[in-house]
Amino acid sequence: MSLLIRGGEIVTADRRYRADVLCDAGLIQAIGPDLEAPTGAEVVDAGGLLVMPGGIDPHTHMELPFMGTVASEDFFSGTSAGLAGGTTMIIDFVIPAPGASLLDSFHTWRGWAEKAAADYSFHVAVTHWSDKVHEEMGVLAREHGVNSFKHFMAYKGAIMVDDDILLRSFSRALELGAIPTVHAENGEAVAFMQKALLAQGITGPEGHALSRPPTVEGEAAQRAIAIAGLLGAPVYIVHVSTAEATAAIARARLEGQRVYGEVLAQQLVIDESVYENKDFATAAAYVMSPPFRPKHHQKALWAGLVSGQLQTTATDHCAFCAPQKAAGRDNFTLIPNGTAGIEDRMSVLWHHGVRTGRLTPEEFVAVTSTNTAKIFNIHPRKGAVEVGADADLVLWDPDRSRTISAKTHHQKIDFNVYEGMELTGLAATTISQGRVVWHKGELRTERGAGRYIDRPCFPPTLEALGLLNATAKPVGVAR
Ligand code: URQ
Ligand code: ZN
Ligand code: ZN
Repeated sequence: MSLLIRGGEIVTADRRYRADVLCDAGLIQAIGPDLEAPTGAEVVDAGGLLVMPGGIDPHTHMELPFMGTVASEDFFSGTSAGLAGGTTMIIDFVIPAPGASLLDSFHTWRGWAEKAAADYSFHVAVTHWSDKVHEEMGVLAREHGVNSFKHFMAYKGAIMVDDDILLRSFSRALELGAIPTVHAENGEAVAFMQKALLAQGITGPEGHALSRPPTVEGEAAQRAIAIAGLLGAPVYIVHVSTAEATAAIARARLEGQRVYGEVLAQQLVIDESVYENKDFATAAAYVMSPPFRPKHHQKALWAGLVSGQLQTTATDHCAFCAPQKAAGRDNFTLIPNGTAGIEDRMSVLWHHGVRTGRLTPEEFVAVTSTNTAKIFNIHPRKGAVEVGADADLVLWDPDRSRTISAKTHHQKIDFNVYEGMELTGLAATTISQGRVVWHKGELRTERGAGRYIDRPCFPPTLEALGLLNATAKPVGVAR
């Protein structure tokens, strides 16, 4: 059935203008003033609302097995909560256990995600190295639409990889036309600091932040950028949380290196004082890596976002409830790392970004949707309001307010990091594949309606071609 969105103002990453939008067969079919409603069409009144590309969250972990437990949010509930907040697509992560097949793990995650209510894709993590990993990266890139490979520089003894693997994997990604992404924290330093703090008797959640000071991120970000630069590979730094990493990205970009930075909505508005809370459950609820930072880092992150040095916003939605967090009651290193936020990201960015004048509405669209679509090569299918694009749209009410609470959110977690915050700007209606799935507070999501979205690799860059031609075997791509 066709859907006519009437009377709204379209806002894209480039411009804003008054026009109607006609959707059918999951796609945008027509855009223009005063469109006729086809017979039988559903008509949604968008008067006074902004018609924007649905948000894309490039960093989520639905039902992730991690630190001895499994994230409480599953692919259906998490994507439904995202739709309630205006996010119409997620890019989640396949994280193979060290030694496990990347391809088998990919198929496992694909099975879990079949219940999703909205479209999804996967970054695949390289958590060890072997000839088989080298080969499977090729299969994933060429046959399964994976154009991004993740590397954890933290989590020693678990999924952390060393510089040798970064060099081999970044080279392989470059060769394939895929983009390496990194969780940039020096895992050796974290392990060392954790031991020292526990030895001093510091066991509470405050120890988590103390064990991962900003330097730990700044150094790792610089190292990942240097390794990528050595190879001529692009690199995407996830959940940038510090002035140090933001500066490292800006420096590299100024020198012409293709480096991207992602910032979490949570990190833009929450600071490290949350760890001072005497209530363990509350402080532990904020334990995530990298941790929340002293306030001045937020100023640097906003400056990075406003100046274009940081290109995307995400949530790293990785939900653990209080009973799960309690595993670290007597030892902060055992608290499952992760916070949630997929439902509130866009309202946080509108309230603290657009309403404060930091971002224009167009820039809001860029950092919540379009930039991610471009970086991961799914634009203009996603992140666009144009004929032929997927009909993933949010009808945004720029003036309506809501108070955030775990009591009313749709996320499957017993805590909300924004609890009590009043935010202005919300999704009045969300449209996924041309269907109204969220309207005036009512979720109409369908389990399994989400599709896996292929993300084609990029054409080989000159560096890659150069590397390939320079020697019989590309430099650094050791078997
Ligand atoms: O490190 C990540 O991104 C995953 C494991 C989620 N947890 C977290 O604390 N960020
Ligand atoms: Zn991470
Ligand atoms: Zn993550």
